[in-house]
Amino acid sequence: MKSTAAWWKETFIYQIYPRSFRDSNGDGIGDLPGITASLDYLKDLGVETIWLSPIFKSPNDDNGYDVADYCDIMDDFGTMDDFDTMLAEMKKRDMRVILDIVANHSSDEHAWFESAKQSRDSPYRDYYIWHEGEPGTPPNNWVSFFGGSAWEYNEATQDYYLHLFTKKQPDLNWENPQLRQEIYKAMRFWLDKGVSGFRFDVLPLISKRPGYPALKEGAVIEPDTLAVYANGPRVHEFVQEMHQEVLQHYDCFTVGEGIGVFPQHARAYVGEDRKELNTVYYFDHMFLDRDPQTGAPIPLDLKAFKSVIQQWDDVMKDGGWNTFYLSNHDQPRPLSRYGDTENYRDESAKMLATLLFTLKALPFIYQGDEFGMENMHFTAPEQFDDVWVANQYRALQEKGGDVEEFLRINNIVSRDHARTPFPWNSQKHGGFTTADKPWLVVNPNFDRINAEAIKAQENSIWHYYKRIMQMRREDPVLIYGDYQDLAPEHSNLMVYVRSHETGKRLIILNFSGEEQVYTLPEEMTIERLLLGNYPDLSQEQAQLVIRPFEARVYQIA
Ligand code: TEU
Ligand code: CA
Repeated sequence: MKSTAAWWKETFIYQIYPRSFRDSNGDGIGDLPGITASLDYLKDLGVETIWLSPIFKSPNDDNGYDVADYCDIMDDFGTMDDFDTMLAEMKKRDMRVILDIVANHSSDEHAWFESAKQSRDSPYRDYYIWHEGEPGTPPNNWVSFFGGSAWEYNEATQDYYLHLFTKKQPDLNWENPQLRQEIYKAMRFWLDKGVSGFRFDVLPLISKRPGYPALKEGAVIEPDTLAVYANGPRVHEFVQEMHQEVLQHYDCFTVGEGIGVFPQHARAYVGEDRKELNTVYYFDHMFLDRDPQTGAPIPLDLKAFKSVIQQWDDVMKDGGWNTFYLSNHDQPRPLSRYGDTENYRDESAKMLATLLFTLKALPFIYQGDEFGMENMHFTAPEQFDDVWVANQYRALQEKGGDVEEFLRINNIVSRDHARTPFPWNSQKHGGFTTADKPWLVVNPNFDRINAEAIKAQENSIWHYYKRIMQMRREDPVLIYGDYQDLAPEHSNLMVYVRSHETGKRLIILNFSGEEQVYTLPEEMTIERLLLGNYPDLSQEQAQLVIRPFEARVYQIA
């Protein structure tokens, strides 16, 4: 099926985590005026479309992913006036913004829940999910993504409520039509203001399986738990209703966070004929280098990585559009994860950028990756902020366990690596804040790795990002061209072709610190090198020697 053109296919998404982007008033927390003050920086980089992690009123148990009012701004981030100013300044620069709707659950401090938890007769009672049960014996063995039982006993009503995330994030009951209308109303509120769409947090979880079937003994998140929690029986009905009630009336873009969405589920969400979402983003590649039992890091198998990309390309051939990301606010820094920060910092960061912007998929780039931010080295459990890490640490203290091992693992996998504040320059706290203490420590390498310093270096990672993003925007082959993997069995190289009626590109990426040799297919002719991450652009012959973490984009015939 030939893909139809759309503005959102021709752009890319730059994700901002507002708490960590720029603090304008010296309280140590990033905010909306901080974003407004940074728009020229983003414009200069070439950013057109911004996704903001949640900015709604929230007690911040999970940094805004616990919403207390869907139509108001978080106090830490500013006021509605600040939002309006930010939006107006974005429009002036032809930029769009998409907001993060967290509607699988609310905060327990949302007025709905505050009422619902008080009495079984509350008008909002049915906005949440309740279950009979004796104190100390939860209704079933469902676990929260962040540890412990997914059920919490509520004294006042003497029953349990469901929370798939923290107990301060009670799950909303999408079976209730009034609740659904409340969410649609909030979406219209923001669209009418002029936002250009939404990222939907954990969308596949909104429809619960009737009877809450128990998890099997020893269930791991991927695949067992997700098979029970995600893609419930009414999810498509709900999303179609949302489309009908809200989305179809606006020129907006949607992406569902596709937790539990595997290739076989994807088309139902994003098929052009489905009238649901434009895109989802998947987790398959994020699971590859994690032990399913423990979540501990394991080496990445590049063949498996390519196979994930292939499977997702295959399912979208039939009318749908892919996305791709290497990081977001829930993942460690891609350069630390897939690159080599010690020996090939520059090369590996640029190689990863090349991957992100040359696949047949809408790219999502996360703040700070454009100048190669790296993981933080945490030296004590207390330095982490993430509620998930805190829960793990509490469990570790209760049960006893190896703190060193806990630190080692979280120094690789923790979500806080993405959340350390954005270093703008080499001033105190990287110029992120004038406060004595930012809400989360700035990576101490900020004197070296900050936006201003890297931007000032010729041919730096920052400039490579800018260049490849522009290259993608202007090249229909890179946007719309078909994807073909030429070396699925190679353990260290990715080699693929993008072909379109307007031309062909060959992309070669070395994921290793060793030279690799690649022999071009006989029928292929290299016309010219469009982009590469090594200064001396080497030989163009049948046998190519691909240097450590080298990336090349060729025009071919
Ligand atoms: O994340 C959903 C989710 O499943 C994550 O917890 C994921 O499993 C984890 O980060 C490892 O990849 C979304 C948001 O992106 C996250 O920030 C929220 O904490 C979560 O939902 C609850 O709203
Ligand atoms: Ca602030």
